[in-house]
Amino acid sequence: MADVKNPKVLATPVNIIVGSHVWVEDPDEAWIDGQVTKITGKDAQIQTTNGKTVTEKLSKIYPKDLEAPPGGVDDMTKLSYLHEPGVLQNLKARYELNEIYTYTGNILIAINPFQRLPHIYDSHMMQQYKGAPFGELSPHVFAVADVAYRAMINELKSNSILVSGESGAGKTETTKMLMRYLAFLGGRVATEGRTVEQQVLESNPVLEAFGNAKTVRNNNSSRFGKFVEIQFDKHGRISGAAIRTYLLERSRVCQVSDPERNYHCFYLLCAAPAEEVEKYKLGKPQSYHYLNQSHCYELVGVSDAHDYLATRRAMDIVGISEKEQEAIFRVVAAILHLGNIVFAKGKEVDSSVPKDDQAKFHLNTTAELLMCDVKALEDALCKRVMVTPEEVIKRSLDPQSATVSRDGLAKTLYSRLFDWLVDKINNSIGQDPNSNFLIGVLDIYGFESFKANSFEQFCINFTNEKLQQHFNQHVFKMEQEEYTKEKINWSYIEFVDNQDVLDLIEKKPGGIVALLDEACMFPKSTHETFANKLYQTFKNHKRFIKPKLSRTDFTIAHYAGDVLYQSDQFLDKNKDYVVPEHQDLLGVSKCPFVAGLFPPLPEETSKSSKFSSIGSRFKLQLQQLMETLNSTEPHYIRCVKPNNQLKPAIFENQNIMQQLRCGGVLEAIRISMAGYPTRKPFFEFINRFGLLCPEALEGNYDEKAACQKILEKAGLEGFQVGLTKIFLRAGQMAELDARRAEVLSSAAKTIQRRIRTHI
Ligand code: AD9
Ligand code: MG
Repeated sequence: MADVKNPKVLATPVNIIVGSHVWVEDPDEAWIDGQVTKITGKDAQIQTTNGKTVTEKLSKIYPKDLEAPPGGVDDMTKLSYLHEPGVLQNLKARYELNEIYTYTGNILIAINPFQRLPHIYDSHMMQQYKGAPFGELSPHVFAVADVAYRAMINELKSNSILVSGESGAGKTETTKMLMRYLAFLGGRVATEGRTVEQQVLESNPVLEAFGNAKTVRNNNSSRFGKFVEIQFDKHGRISGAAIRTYLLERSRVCQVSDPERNYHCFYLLCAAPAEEVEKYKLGKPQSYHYLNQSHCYELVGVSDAHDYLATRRAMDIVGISEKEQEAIFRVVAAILHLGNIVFAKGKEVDSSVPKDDQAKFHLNTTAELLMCDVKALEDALCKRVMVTPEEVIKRSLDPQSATVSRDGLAKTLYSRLFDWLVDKINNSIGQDPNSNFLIGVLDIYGFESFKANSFEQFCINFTNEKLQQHFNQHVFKMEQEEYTKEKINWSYIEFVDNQDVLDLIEKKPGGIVALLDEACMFPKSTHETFANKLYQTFKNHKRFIKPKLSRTDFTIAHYAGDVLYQSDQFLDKNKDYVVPEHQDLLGVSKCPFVAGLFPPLPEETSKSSKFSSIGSRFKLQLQQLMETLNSTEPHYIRCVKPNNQLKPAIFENQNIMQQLRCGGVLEAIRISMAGYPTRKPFFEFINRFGLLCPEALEGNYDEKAACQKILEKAGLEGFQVGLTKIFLRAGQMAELDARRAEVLSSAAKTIQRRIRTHI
């Protein structure tokens, strides 16, 4: 039985002696190399190359491969010593040579270069990767897309490419490259006009203008998740597409922290040609409350004026008409004006009015742009209608509540505008009802753990738990199932299953999402009562922790680490509630576009369930996404952000190690090497290696027994023979190939000799 429980991978080295070159953990460098100077019992003393002398347990140090090629290897599974420091060193050596891509089996690791690398994405490169066997050329996103495309064509099965990583790691850039390559493979050569693939590609700049913003982590951060389904016809040509988006960050519309920015479109519009700026009565970004909460207005190397025109062009291509574009930017301008309507106390108690002439100007302009009645707009912001069984009362709001109402309207308008754009793009590109297969590309936020974590991080991390489970299932369970199916002797490799975290979050009834909905529907709930309910319910849950010193925070032990959540805004953020006054106001706008953003609610929902929950809707969306993904053959790309300065050539060890751990890269390496990475059906194996043991193939031989004989004669150990296939340990295939080459070359020599003697 192979020693799979204790493979050489990430395992404790036993052959370390004085003088050995080793890797040892270091608080700054993650791993540092050094030489063992003394061994006492189970401890070793090491002189490190950064001049320290450290003592460490023998079980925590790893041998350094002195023979490792200086430029690294393109697939981690080719490393002779596969362990954390080896992986890190390999990535570092490659990154220094601008080799940003490395495989781990069939997972692609992509390290953000933070600089445009010449030629690696040009059309010549695309041509090279087209149809090239996987692994033959240097690792690349094109290679992954190519494999997905070929698999789809050959096996008539849908494929998906899952791109993950933390903010700024390069997911969106990678996704765009994948889409470009798929358009290259499945596009029509030199077709005039708007083709489906062109529309698919141009949807990116449109969505980025409205859904991306500068954050401290990324100057072009996507504030929504995205799954693009590219559909193909039976000739392998792109015939349709569908874009699904997830959870746009709404709060950014009216709240921006320094030095971040609001959504790009606001700045683009302020930099539009003069006549448009005048038409919308706009000024500089500095004059708008929704923008000037931060002092950052411009991005280095980006021209908003240029991007405005580029966005308009992209909108043309995806099929948004001139008239619609005008209405879209009118709404964008209206939101800026809306944010400048400042309120002061009115004459009546607890009432409010526009503060001054400026505020009135913005109120009038907002009404003009949204084409609604100005008095009705003021009322919708400053008053609430209360319906009691006896009467209908109009209640005034104080300035603070009116401001909340104003911001609520801005957020609703913006998120509806964004949804409209996505729908429009989908309708315009069109789905192919006859398409049987597709390639899905997922660009979704990675795991987040900040100083303060709220509902958004909760949803994001929930997504990542789901995706991690998918990854686990694929890499681990599929592997094990194959072994079980073939009835080979196999000890299960342990891996951290995260089903318990998922139960904690999404179980119905009783998971956190369900309890949050309950709290939101119960009028007297506060975040304190919600937190208390969580504490009671999950008292004994090993993934849920109540911090000692807090009465409202809670910690979830996620697969990638513990995250402390502040519950105070969970209730508000979970409520997807449009104030009826806002609905009534804009539903009757004279602008059909604006009115269309607020379609009348169906009778029953308008009364009974005004409450709809963002958490539950998101959970449902995730379920649907997982169903789609489960029906496809997945491919994984893990993007890594080498530093937080967003600069080229800085490789931060600790930071990167943490990301590899969170992305499951280390586990994937472990499973692939610990198991049997090479498998071959008996007849294929005999065809290839029968010549190593011709006597096994005499007469009416049994295939299985013949394979066994060939392997034994070759002196291999630890392999397994299944019901229909043989399973080889890492490196054994190479060994067999080398023997085969020897046999073939000596046979060739013999033949030559014979021919010569004959002559
Ligand atoms: V976020 O979660 O949406 O905040 P992403 O999407 O992971 O994040 P993005 O793709 O936007 O990150 O990349 C961030 C920046 O890194 C880009 O704006 C580029 O400046 C830079 N980048 C990323 N990948 C590449 C690349 N392959 N070549 C050159 C790159 N630059
Ligand atoms: Mg992105």
